[in-house]
Amino acid sequence: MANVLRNSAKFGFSGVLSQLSIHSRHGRECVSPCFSLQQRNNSTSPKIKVDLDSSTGVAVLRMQSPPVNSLSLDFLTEFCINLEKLEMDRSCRGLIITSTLSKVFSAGLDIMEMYGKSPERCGEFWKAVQEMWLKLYGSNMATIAAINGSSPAGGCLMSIGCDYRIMADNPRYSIGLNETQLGIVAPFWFKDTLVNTVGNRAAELSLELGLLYSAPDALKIGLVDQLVPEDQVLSTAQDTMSKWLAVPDHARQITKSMMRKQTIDKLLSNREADITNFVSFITKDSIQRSLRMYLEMLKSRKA
Ligand code: CO8
Repeated sequence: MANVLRNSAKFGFSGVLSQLSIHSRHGRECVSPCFSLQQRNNSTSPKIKVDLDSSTGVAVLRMQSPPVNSLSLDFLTEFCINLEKLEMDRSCRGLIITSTLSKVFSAGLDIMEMYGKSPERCGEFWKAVQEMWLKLYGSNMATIAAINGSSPAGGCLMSIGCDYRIMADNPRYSIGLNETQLGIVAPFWFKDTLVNTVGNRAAELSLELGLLYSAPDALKIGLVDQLVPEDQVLSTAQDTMSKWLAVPDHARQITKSMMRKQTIDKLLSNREADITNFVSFITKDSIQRSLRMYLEMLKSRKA
């Protein structure tokens, strides 16, 4: 029974992806020279560092991919391999996810993976995003997100994929599913995970407006469970984990499966259609133009 979640994590969904009406002159295979430097994340140094304390059975997974821990295909692949290894390791019962970067937990999906890429590459990328969520949301381990920086979009998905969220009490940090702000639509399984976390009404407001919540506001709607001073995020996660691990594993795992299996199964039974929908949506000229404008906005904030 402890394997229920793991065994169900194999296949997938169909997302209802709405379309934007912005017209574009930008071709899908054409990457603007001004964004070509973004390839820096292709560095071969590990993007993830895992430390497993065999005396406590708790692993700390640190995301260490500057500048913003964006979820590229390489990052996601490394993340999934590490998660799978921990899942198979019977001595590991709890997982804490955090970031080594100052100010950022994760900036979410790497926008450059969705901009100017071939349909084949986009499909491969999306499959890796699905895999990350399936592995995390369905993990048999107790999972805690130690959110020590901003966590928009895919970073928020990763956080709400965990069992518990502790965020740095810093009003400059934000968290939320802000996809509509980019002119894109969070797929149904992002939506389902958010609804499961904060309820339908808060999720509806949050998704339609693409809201990014400050840490205190995130606590108010239940998007995170606890705020602590920044230098205590990891230690509080360790303390909290010991409470989670005081519950017998089999009872916690079966209960987790009972709460999450339906949501997971929805993606599993529509996985291929979800990939097809994503690829046809993201490669549209209008969507490419939206992403380009968003990238320009990100860069212009610095200027
Ligand atoms: N992908 C790629 N590059 C990024 C991303 C990203 N998600 N976020 C930031 N960067 C780049 C910036 O462009 C900048 O590049 P450069 O140094 O070359 O100018 C560099 O990272 C540093 O960024 P900032 O200067 O903005 O760093 P700050 O520390 O000031 O801020 C933030 C960090 C708060 C994380 C900020 O960068 C930010 O808000 N980023 C955008 C986050 C975002 O909107 N992510 C959404 C990604 S989409 C997603 O996750 C879900 C998509 C679902 C798919 C839907 C299907 C259709």
